[in-house]
Amino acid sequence: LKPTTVKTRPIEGQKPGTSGLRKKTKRFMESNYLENFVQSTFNAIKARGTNIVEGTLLIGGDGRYFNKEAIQTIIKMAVANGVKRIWVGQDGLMSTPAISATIRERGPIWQQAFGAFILTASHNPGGPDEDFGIKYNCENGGPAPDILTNTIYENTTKIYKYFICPEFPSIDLSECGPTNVKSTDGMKQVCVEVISSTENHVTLLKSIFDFDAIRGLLDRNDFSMVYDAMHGVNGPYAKKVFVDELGQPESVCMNCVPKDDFNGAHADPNLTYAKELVELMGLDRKGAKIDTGAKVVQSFGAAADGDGDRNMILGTRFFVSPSDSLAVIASYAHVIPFFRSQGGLKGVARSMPTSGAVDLVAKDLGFDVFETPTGWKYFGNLMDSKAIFQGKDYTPFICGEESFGTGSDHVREKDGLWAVLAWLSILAYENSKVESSSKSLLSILAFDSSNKSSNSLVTVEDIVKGHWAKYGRNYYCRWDFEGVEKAGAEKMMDKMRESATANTGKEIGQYRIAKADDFSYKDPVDGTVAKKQGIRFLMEDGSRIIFRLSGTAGSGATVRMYIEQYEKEKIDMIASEALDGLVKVALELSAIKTYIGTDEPTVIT
Ligand code: VG1
Ligand code: CO
Repeated sequence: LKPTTVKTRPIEGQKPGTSGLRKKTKRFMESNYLENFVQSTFNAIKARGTNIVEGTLLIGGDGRYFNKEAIQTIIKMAVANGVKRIWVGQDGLMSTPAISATIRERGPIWQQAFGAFILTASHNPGGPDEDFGIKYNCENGGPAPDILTNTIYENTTKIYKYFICPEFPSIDLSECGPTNVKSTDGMKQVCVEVISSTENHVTLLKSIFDFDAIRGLLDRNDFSMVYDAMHGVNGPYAKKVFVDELGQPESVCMNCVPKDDFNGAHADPNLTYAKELVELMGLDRKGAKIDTGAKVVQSFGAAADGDGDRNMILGTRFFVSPSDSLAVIASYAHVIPFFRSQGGLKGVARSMPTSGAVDLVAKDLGFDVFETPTGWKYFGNLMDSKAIFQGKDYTPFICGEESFGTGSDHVREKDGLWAVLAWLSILAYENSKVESSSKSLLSILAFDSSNKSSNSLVTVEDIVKGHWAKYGRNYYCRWDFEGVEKAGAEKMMDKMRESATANTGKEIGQYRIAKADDFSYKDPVDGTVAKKQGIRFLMEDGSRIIFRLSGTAGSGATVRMYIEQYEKEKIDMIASEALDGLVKVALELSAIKTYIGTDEPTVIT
């Protein structure tokens, strides 16, 4: 157990982005690359006062190529840095929300995890020629806040040594159970325990939702569903929930065996990449209905990303935009026991580029709404506000992003399965209402199912359209320009930033710019300020155009263009047609073609 000190040198570019450090796998496999980052993290958390000697370190990943090797290295380094208890997910697998749940739920107080390393590059492709990633989550189960990731980054720029126990045995990750290792003098003992990847998370989900009600829905003859884990880490969780707990056939789970390269695909749940599922649901990649002939289309479809924190929700020939999904779930929160038992929702939050659909629900139902920068770490402070912010409590809390992320304060990460179970709860609720043909008890619900005939299923489409009818529709799309030249993209952003004030008041197309700025956010709980979070053009009629550079791209730059337009009455248009005019304005305002050489996006979501 004797630590060895290894000499190293700073490696440039180890700054964590929106969600950890992501680079090409080969870069991560270069000597000292992983080690430098891990040691810099240990140095940062020790300086912050984390007691790593008493508590437990949790490690898990999304199963991508290099996952297991990285875990063995982190174990050896953790031991050298003084950690005495380590939990590792079986086979090295643990979804991002499951890590969060396990930090928060597992073990008696004195054993609880002080933090976790998550080996993931989320939705980025995996494999020797693709991406790898690592991030650190804190004792609340949430991603390290900016203040900590900044320290980690600073440490990486001045690191000259790291500690490792090269003799520490490699741990067999395939079987659950503890391995105890004693120092030669018998004075010190380290325990590495391989734990179930799914247990803590699934137990938590069972305490949140009414599984009997969901089973009632799934068992109906006229209801069918399919869940696509896209060869990512969520497969085993989906099987536990849908097959073991809810008694459904295995066929419900598609692509549910994790693969280290996600089968060569892009494990990102959207209309472009979840192609197989999208077709099964009777849609094309633009979300338009396709003719499936005699083939019956499923009632419900959902997909996850590589690390299981994202979700896409589909109904029969119907795509639910993530921003709408957030708004619908918030409006139905009280049908979920977790929220009902706590007296209903107290707060909602969305990232700035996410559409304002949820704001309308918050205003209607009277809960606080927050607009935060992109990335999950900003939500955590709001959820933990009671502890930090003079007793003001925003929980229970629901939050989400336009990038297919939804969640609540049951954990401190977005949670793909949670969102799916939330939707199934809503469907179960509406359909049991129809069955008993009783009128809605909760008149605040958007959808009035009392006029449906008793044997027809209330669908996902019915629910979303009911929502639009009540609140109006926030037409929304995001255009991604992936793998573009960084210098050009940065120049374009600088230009828009400089001319923001000049743009205010300008007329363009049928729009008038009420305000143009670069979004900055002052955390209401701890007062920290995040600047340069996206250029916004806020139009007088409430429409918005937003530009950001991605903070998760492994290499090169990705420009994201977000377009939103609100319509109170005209809710039945095709989204791309409704947004056509505003898209043109956005391309003109940014002069994107001059800066990056194209105005053709790689992906539209
Ligand atoms: C993207 C999304 C953001 C999300 C982040 C992490 O970040 O836009 O909403 O929180 O990915 O998601 P960016 O900086 O590339 O726009 V995950 O599922 O990749 O951890
Ligand atoms: Co993810």
